[in-house]
Parts: sequence; structure tokens; C-alpha cells
Amino acid sequence: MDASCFDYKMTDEQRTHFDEQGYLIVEDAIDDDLLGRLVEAGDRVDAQERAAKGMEPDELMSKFRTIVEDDAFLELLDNPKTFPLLWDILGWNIQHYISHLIYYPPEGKSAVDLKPGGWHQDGGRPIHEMERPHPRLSLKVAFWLSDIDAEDRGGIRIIPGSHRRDELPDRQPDGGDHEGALQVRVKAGTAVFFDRRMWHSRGVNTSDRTRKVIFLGYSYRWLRGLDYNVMPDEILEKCDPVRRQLLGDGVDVKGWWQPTDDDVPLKGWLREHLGEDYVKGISEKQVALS
Ligand SMILES: O=C(O)CCC(=O)C(=O)O
Repeated sequence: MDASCFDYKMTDEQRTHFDEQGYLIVEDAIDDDLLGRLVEAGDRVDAQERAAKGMEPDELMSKFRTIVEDDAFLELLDNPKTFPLLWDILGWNIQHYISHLIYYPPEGKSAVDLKPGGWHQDGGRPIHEMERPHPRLSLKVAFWLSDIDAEDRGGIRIIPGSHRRDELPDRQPDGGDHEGALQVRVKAGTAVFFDRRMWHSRGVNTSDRTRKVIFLGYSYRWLRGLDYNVMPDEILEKCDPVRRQLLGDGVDVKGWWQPTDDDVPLKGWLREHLGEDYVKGISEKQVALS
């Protein structure tokens, strides 16, 4: 574990922003070296998927469970500039539940009037089966591997504050976009956190370059992984205890609900470096957030 992450603990301003707006932008979250290795790995996975599935070069490539494909992806799990924000939002009883690589080639000139669509909240069946208002449960971090700093580059579209409304906000009276919708515009290397309840959709890439992003989702450990059940031993074996926790490892079944310290090494690591009061404080902040 990289102790430099303690320099990036959540500020009060970040906490308020995430709580009220449902998203948070962390610029320069990944350094140039890691960004280069992620793009290299992403390009390789993209090429393999296209070859294996006989995809056209201009089709959108979407691959889940990408975390096992390269050690560079594993490094994102506890990336120093993003990891502290995760434990500050969700606490120490957390796991990684999904990894999703998307390579979105240009739509082509004929697609200029394509409309962004597919507004949704994340969560599958729980969205329909939980009482309302929904609790947070999980969040995703979008690590941008290409620039999405212009509208035509198809950045993710979000409706800030909509995580606190269980319905998709109405379209504007003139038939325009949903009220409050905006497109995120950031540089490669930026991480964008978003609460799973926030309504979001993919923008349209009419630029001349492929849009590249990997989403990592984090949730409480008492939820199941969405794109894996158990990680392969060869992945777990190369990870330290905290990464193993994040990858769904634990001591026994009961520990999903009632973790001992051995189930959650992150808690012990935070206690060791930041003290018991800090660890207790995290739980209190969570109650305040939800
Ligand atoms: O590709 C995007 O911009 C949106 C992805 C998305 O909707 C999701 O990860 O749930």
C-alpha cells in the first residue's frame, strides 16, 4: 500500500460536493506513466475483443471484468489519489464489484444528429426491488484514458443532484434535454466519481478519435460482485491484503455480513496509520452522508 494516499484524504469541500451533486472530479488522478500503461493494456484488450467477436472497427467495444486483464488495471483499485475518497464515502467495509472498459470509436460524419440516450441509474434489480428513497450502496469511478474535453468527444452525461431524486428529471418544456443535464468534459488521466443513483448516459462521439474509459465500481462487501464471484487465485496471489479485500477475498462466509478484522485489512491499515478515532469517524461521516 502506498502511504502517499494519506495526502489525498477527502476535503470538506469534496464531501459536500459529492453529497449534494452526486459526483466529483479528480484531475490528474493517474500519472503519465500509469496512464500510458493503461492505454497500452486497453488497446490490447480492445484489439483482442474485436478479433474474438468479429467486431467492425467502428463498433463500440464494451468489456466487463477487465480488472483481471492487466496489472495496470489492478493498480487503479487503490490508486493514491482516488482510494482515500472511496473509504471516506463508503467506509472500510468495501469491495470492488465491477470493472468495465469501453472503447467508443467515432460515430462518423453521418451521425451528427445522433442524440445521447440511455439515461439510467446503476444497480440492476435493486433499482426495482428496493423501497424508496434508495440508499447509496455503491459508486463508480470513471478513469478517462482519452480526452473528453470537447462536446463532440462523447463524455459521460450526468444530471447533478439527481441521485436524490428517484425519478429521471423531466425534459425541458421546449423538448430539449432533461433538466440539469450536462456533459462531463475532462482530460485523460482524470477520475470522475459518481453515485450509482445519479442519472447518467453516454454522450455521442462524433469526433475523429476513439473515446477510451474504464469504470471501476465499489460497493459494500455484503453485496455480490456484479461481474465476478471469485477472483482467480493467480490474481489474488499477487495482491497485498487490502487489494485482496477489494477483490472480494475474505476469511469466511459470515464475514460478508459481520466482518472480523481479518476480513477487512483496510480497517486495520487505517487504524495503524491514522488511529482508532479516524476509523470511527469514517462510520459517523457515512451516517451523515446517507
Ligand atoms: O459510457 C458512458 O459514458 C456511460 C457508462 C455507463 O452508463 C455506466 O457505466 O453505467
